[in-house]
Amino acid sequence: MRFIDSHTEGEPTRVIIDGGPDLGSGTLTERRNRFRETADQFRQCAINEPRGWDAVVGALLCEPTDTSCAAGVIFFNNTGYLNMCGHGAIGVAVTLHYLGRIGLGVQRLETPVGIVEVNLLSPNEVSIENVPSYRHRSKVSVDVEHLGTVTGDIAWGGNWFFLVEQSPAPLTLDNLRSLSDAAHLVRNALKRDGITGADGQEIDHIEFFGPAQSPEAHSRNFVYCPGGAYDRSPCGTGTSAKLACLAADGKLAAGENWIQESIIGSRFTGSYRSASDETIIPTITGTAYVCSEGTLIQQAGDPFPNGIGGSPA
Ligand code: PYC
Repeated sequence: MRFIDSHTEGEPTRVIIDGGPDLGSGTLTERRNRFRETADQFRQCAINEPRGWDAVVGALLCEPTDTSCAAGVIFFNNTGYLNMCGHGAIGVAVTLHYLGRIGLGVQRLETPVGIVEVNLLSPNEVSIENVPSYRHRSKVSVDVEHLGTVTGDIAWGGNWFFLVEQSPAPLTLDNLRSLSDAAHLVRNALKRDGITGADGQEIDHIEFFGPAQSPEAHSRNFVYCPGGAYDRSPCGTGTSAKLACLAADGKLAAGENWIQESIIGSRFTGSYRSASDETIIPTITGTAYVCSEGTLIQQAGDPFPNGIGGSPA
């Protein structure tokens, strides 16, 4: 498999540009299901150590079903498959431009949960117009082991998030361990109590907020991803979920900017337009940089052809 790696505000994206699985035809959701059921070893090989690492999000380029799209994309990580990925869409756009496959300006990408518009403002700066986002429930309380009662909002931004306004620990890099442990416990408690997104969908991302360190930003976050890694960027789908909550609370008007700082201090600028009384269309702007390219190799006799924890040869 040939790949190009980039990082979006510090968060890595590995775009598979050649040699990925042939998933046949059908909707992106059907092809993502086929990927999971018949070709998961490709995901394992691309993400598991020693060829990959926990934080990386993979992006498999596919033929789009909608011919107005420049590409179809299936995102995956160290534990499975994502619906959408905001930092990943920015990384894909910068990578496609680096390869000379798209120019500056507006392009469309098809994902399993809908079409995302990407606007390349320069070779490295991209705005994405994400899928419709909304707050599902507000002020949901859950009893969490070691933490007590934790209250948060449940929102969709292309993935399901539980957004907690009062972080259980200060949002600094030296607290990564305790933030991750706390987020893990919150996610387990939601699962234990059957608290889900719409239609029983699992809430697999936990987001803690606190004051920004930079005077230009409105808030700082820590985002815990499904496989236990933390998002180095402010998380595109997580910032979309945040915008949906701010809009629902009347705290941010359509067209106003919200600068979301990540746990490493990198930033996304978000804004939204209203799609209906309940949903917003978020726009997230950030930068990505290509940082390596290569070929994943599985030599005969390698005891870990699909990485540590992956399927045997
Ligand atoms: O940027 O949407 C995002 C994202 C999801 C998981 C990691 N990054």
